[in-house]
Amino acid sequence: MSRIVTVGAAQVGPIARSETRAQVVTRLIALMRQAKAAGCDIVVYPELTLTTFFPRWYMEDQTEVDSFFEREMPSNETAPLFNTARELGIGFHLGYAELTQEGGRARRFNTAILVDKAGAIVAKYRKVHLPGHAEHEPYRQFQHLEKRYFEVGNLGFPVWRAFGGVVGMCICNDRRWPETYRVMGLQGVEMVLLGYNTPLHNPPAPEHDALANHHNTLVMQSGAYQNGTWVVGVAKAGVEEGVMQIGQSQIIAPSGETVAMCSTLGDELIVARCDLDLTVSYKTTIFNFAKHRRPEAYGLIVERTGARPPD
Ligand code: CDT
Repeated sequence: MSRIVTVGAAQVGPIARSETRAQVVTRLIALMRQAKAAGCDIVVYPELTLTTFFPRWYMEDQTEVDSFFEREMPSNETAPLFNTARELGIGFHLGYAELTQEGGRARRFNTAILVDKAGAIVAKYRKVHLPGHAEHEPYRQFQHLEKRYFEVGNLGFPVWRAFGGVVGMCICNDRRWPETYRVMGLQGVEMVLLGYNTPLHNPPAPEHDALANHHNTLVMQSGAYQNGTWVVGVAKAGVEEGVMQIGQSQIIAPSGETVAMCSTLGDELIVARCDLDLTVSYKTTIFNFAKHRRPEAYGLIVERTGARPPD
């Protein structure tokens, strides 16, 4: 059996702070048209696709911060993306900064949506693992203020029936955490879509810098294999406002093998024909959770240790 979803991973090169939403959307539509020409069912864009990666700057003026957020989706500026998707009959995944009113107050999330081939939003995810810090840290060459500008996502890690399979989403730093994949794996996920903005330099741990690409591949391949799922990881790459961000956007099979990878740090589309039925032999043998997982034993370990390192 085979259930093919042809996926385009649309890596996006640097976006300048001065670049408008309209300019970015024009770039995204060009990638979408390439994806359609390559036979894609869905095109996957990065985290916070519509602007430069603004958490690198410390800002006290909330109006300035909010200029990077979307108050509606689609908006006048993003409608052409939805219209083109509908016209071409192609789905997409898009990351953006979401400003919404919930519980009578303004709330801000690092969000991703899944849009079907008719241009309708069918799923939404809000980033759970927010990296970085909340206050200005002068020692850094650039900031990483996601903990200042966003709340922790409040939607969990659901999965959805879409594109003929079971699809889940996560965002950037989420990909480093096994829980992310496992929570979706326990729900039978067959394809995880995710975008990232990963600076090559990590100021608190510069000794990791030379391993940035290795760690990127390592975590996504592990998540794929250990949960028998496809993983599509898409970067905003290249030197953006003086900060180098890694590329190596890639499409990873349930075997853990990368089947396509970007080779530039700019706007670049890679395509893979992903057979969702390749998940089956992993989910029914080595990672048959019902048969082989031992949550009762994990519970004992947590109880005994308090899930802390021993003294
Ligand atoms: N955007 C995002 O979550 N970036 C983080 C940077 C962590 S510092 C290396 C990431 O995990 O890629």
